[in-house]
Amino acid sequence: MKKITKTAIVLLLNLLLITGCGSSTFTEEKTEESESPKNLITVGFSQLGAESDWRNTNTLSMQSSFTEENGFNLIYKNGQQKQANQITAIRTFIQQGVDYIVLAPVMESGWDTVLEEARDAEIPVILVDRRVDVADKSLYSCWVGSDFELEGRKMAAWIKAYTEKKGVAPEDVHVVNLQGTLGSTAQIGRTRALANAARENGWDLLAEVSADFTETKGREVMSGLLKRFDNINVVYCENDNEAIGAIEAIESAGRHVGTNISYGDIMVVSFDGVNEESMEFCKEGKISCIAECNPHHGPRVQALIESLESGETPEKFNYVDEKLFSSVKAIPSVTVDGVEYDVEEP
Ligand code: GYE
Repeated sequence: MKKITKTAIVLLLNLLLITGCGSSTFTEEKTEESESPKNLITVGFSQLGAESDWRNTNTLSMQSSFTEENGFNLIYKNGQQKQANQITAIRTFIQQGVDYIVLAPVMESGWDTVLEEARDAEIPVILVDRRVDVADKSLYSCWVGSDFELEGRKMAAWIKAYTEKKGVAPEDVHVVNLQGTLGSTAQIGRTRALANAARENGWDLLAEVSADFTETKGREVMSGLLKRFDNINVVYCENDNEAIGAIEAIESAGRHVGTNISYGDIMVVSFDGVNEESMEFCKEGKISCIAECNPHHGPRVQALIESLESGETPEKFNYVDEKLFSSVKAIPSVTVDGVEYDVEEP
């Protein structure tokens, strides 16, 4: 009886050992398989945040391009508007051994070290939307995005054409600038364009204050500016979300938003043209003009990766074409550097 029990226990242990071993081998194989089924290309995407409608549309565009059906495994990280989070995300991508790193950087400076780490790991980096300011441009393969200064120059040309048409003297154009996130390419370009235009045309640029590309800050900053200055007649918002906040502040201060600046209106102009409410405002004339900023970069970044995959060297800087929107019929187009840009109905 005792002997039988002992034999049974030994048999049982062996059986457990065999099945145990078998199942662990199976798990490993399965993990390996699920990491790269069908030879997917792994892309680590460090998005800077979710501060605006532009940003959310951009994230969706990236997510719908980098799908398994298109041959990709996407690892997405939201940096919550903090560069430190983006640097951590890139270091994690390096540890994970991704095939490509796509970076939408919150600001231009401070990327040298982490991009050198990516280069040491031989992982190509593609920039999307804003740029990085690094001494060695070979730290990234290429970039795709907008010409932000051109967007600003087109807007300034529109303001100039409109005020001239209405007979408003340059010194009677009292502008405030609600800037984007300081140090970001979009802010730098759009701010520079307005500052140059103000100097060249003799406009009164009253203040430049950052509203961080958000609606909340747009409202806060604008209500502060209305208390500081009683003669503001043009509000240059560096994105639509700021404009929506600014309009709320202007209206709750009992002022009227519109194009009739000779009769007391405060004119709001902005950038993006993505958010539905802002396009609606543009139709109604609450936003007088919007310089389009195109967020649909997913297919463009996908094409850049595919060209790198096939051993090609894509263009280093890839710009997208953009329009102006306005319901003011009097200005059908503006010209910047000899190029004419149509102003379209929103
Ligand atoms: O205009 C703004 C967003 O960098 C182009 O960032 C982008 C800007 C865009 O938050 O809405």
